[in-house]
Amino acid sequence: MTPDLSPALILELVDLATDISREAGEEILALRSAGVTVAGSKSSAVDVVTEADRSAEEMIVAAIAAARPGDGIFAEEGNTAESTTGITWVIDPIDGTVNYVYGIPAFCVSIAATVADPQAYGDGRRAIAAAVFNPSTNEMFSAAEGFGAHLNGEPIHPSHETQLEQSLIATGFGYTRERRALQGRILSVLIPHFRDIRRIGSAAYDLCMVACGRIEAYYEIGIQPWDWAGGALVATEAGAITLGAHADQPAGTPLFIAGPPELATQLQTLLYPLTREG
Ligand code: LIP
Repeated sequence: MTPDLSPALILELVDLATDISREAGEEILALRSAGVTVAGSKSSAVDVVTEADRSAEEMIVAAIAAARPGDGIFAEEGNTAESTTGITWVIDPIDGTVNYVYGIPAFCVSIAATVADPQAYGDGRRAIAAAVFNPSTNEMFSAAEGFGAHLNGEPIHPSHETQLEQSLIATGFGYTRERRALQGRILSVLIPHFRDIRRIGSAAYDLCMVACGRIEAYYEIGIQPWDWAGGALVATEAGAITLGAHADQPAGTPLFIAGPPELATQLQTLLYPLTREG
């Protein structure tokens, strides 16, 4: 089902995403001050999930269901629901979970209202409204399709830099030894082409940093739809573009690139020979 994407609906969705992400962010911050409980691990012993991840996801899912019964859910910690409205919420209750565990103030609640769009991203969905909230810094990144991107209500735009050698590039690494070895090999080839790199530890926050120009561009191998859904809309509504490994592949899990057009295409050119078997 394709919903009627009126401006009124899109603005309703971004307000809901903003309100719920703020409430969830304040909750996880309060839980952190009470002490972090690691509840388990996923793809490896260092891919942890905390009780806060799980409780925040339950809170977010319940709030969305109360406000918009019939919308779908696709959340990192396992909540899923089919959509009867054409809208599916893609949720990362804590993006940057390891930062959360260590008390590094770079973790976000990412909530995105998405619609089916096979051309947009690797998961065949496209966000039309999103909020990415960093409760440690009280930074609310929000975006609504066609209405631009904002940080705490102020419009944001990517860097105007066009030279990779002058650019600060963000990336990230996976939770398995094999993937980190591949990512380290790729980075060793790329890093001489950059001003410097930053490994912040949250894809959603990386994408928002691109959106507001704190980072020139971002790439990462292996992120998931809940990692990118909200931040990608913030980045593109701010004026950045997203790319995959080559012209026929949208940004997604094998490879996600975001940045101003000149830098994103230069990154894609450099990454292609290094990742085409990846
Ligand atoms: C994180 C991503 C980050 C990646 C980390 C991790 P999580 O998500 O946002 O980009 O480098 O390894 O996957 O696990 O904190 O939700």
